[in-house]
Amino acid sequence: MLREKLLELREKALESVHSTNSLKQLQDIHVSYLGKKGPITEVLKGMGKLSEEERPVIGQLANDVRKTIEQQIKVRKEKLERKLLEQQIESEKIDVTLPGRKIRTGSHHLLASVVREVEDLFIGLGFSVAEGPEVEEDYYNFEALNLPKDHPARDMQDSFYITDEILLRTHTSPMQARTLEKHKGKGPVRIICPGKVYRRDNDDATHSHQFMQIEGLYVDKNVRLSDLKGVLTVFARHMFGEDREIRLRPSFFPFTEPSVEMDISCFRCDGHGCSVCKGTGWIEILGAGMVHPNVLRMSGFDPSVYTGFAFGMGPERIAMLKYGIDDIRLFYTNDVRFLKQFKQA
Ligand code: FA5
Repeated sequence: MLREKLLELREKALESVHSTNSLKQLQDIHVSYLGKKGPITEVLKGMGKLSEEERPVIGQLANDVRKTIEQQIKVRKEKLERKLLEQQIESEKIDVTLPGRKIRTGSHHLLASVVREVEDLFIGLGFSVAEGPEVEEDYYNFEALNLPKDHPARDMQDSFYITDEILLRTHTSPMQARTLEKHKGKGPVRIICPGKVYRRDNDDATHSHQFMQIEGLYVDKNVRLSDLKGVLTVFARHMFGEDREIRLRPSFFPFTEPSVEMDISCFRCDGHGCSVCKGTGWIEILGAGMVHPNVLRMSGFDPSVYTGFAFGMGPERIAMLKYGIDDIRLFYTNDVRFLKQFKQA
């Protein structure tokens, strides 16, 4: 009786093992036939009722059945696992003949390229590059530049104040005072300082409330206005070529004496007058002059021994001239269609 039961169990179990395609189901078959509460264990429990002769025969058979089922489950498991792996390999196959994905490279922003070009030129002339804070003290932005608190020329640059004594710098000229102070009365000093500046200007095609400047400062014994003219001429020819016209106009800055402004003939109308140059034919790109003796004195330099020149230019205007860009706002809105055009610049 038990013998038939065991043989029947073996047959049923093997049929289930061979017909399943799932590892999970195989595991369930293992538990249901060979587990502690499974039918084979049940058979073994009933062995006490058997005769002495029958007991070892049935015991042996039960063990054989258990081993056979275990072994067949193992074989089936290996087969299913291999099949699964093959399916996975097939689905993850890589076609090495497909073309690769294109790597998109970025590029420098046009303004960064222009600043770098100017830096390279001046480094070649013996200047070094210095950077200063955008949140500046009133002292360096104005007072150390010969603009005391009540000076009317403070109105030339409408400022964003943070406290009474702290503001967003309105120009890069505070770096003149900071650099001179650092040199403790001893020349030569030769720096250019690029950076962002802020003014309460109304935005239009050629003005922005935040823009860039590049400051230049050269202080030594016997520096003259003709040196300034020479350096600016080299700069203008390097940046714009020989065919743009240049003019120096007498001007006023409290921190330079004498002061000049350098203009370049309008790129749009070639000097005839248009909306970009507001009908004048000229676009101003920098202010300059000989460092005022008061500025030298306040920063610890003896003006009877040292003289110097300084200039401050707008790289946006330089880029606009050089690349025929007619609206300064294009630099800040970062439309990729605009930026892409200057990948090589
Ligand atoms: C100054 O800021 C002086 N610190 C320059 C200077 C330095 C003079 C050293 C003498 C010695 P000015 O305000 O003119 O000067 O500005 C200098 C340049 O910045 C201008 O020629 C122009 O190119 C640019 N600029 C001025 N305002 C704006 C603006 N709102 N948007 C864009 N560029 C501007």
